Amino acid sequence: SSADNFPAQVSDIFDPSRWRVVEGFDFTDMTYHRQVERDSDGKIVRDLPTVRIAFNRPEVRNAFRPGTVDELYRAMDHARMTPDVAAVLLTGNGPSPKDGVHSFCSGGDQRIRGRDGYRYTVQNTVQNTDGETKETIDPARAGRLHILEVQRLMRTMPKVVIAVVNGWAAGGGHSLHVVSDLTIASRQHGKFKQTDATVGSFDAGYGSALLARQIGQKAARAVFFLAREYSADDAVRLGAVNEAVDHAELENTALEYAADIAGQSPQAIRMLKFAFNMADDGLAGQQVFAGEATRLAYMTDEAVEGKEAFLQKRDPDWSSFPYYF
Ligand code: S0N
Repeated sequence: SSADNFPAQVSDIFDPSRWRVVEGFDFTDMTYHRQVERDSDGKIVRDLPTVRIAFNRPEVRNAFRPGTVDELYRAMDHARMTPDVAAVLLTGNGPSPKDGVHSFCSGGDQRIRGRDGYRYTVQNTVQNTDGETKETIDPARAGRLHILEVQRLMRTMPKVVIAVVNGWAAGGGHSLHVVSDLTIASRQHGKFKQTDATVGSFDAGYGSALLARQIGQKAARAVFFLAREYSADDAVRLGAVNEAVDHAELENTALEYAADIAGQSPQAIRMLKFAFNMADDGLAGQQVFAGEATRLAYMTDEAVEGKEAFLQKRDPDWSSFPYYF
């Protein structure tokens, strides 16, 4: 069947035999794959519990424009809702056909940003780099910073997101690595540079404050204020990256991480992720953790008694449920 066909080669370290395209999406700026097991004839035997979501604009260092972010959100949300997916690899395709440079993501596409991009297009008749004009652009989608919606989705989804940093992680791309649960980086090509302030931008949320929680205030301030380049090994030493590995082994290592994660209890992973988030996420973090706690409570006889008593129009009988264990 068509599902058995090997997908197109999308990056130098992508192994088409390990993946299938997730159907139902007409993406241009992203690719979305599901890990599969195949038999010796290449026929798919079963799906495995990992997906790979990748930026697919290597000629601009995998910068994201609004449409890229829409696609990233849709893929991430689909992964969130797929019951047998345990882990998401977020990475970049490439290298660039122009100059062979590898990139994870270089953040917001600076050609269509804010005042001189979408908002300008709405107010004027100038055509932006997506070919949209004042007449054709959807004002509801203009000038949005909806990458922050993706960050919140990655943070609150009950799956482990692994940033697989195959090349440049700069600006908003650096922030996506920060907000990921784990980061693995290519020792040869993984490069980190927080360029927000250089271009008059600032991720004043997770990108900066969460980084400070991860590597400490002084180190995080230096990352932003100096905007210097860090290697994958530097980033490991800082505590920003879990492991630097040989470029050729990057996706294999990521899949090994994902397999280990899939070997744990899904409920335990969810509770742990939300517990790790809670102190830093305030009431919003408590709400996410509490939602899981409530879902668990609904599975108890005690909660069922409360619901049944209401439906049967009687007082609940709590006599078999102790106040202390
Ligand atoms: C990544 C860098 C360091 C790589 O340097 P290198 O290898 O020398 O490559 P270049 O020659 O600079 O680039 C190669 C080609 O790619 C284009 N390009 C690269 N990055 C971008 C980009 N971000 N946007 C558009 N084009 C890009 C170059 O122009 C070049 O093209 P050609 O070949 O045609 O000349 C280096 O490239 C670099 O520093 N890039 C810019 C990094 C950056 O500053 N990004 C933006 C930072 N800000 C954000 O991301 C904010 C976005 C965001 O996440 C956010 C967060 C909170 C609130 C709001 C937002 C928001 O959405 O704005």
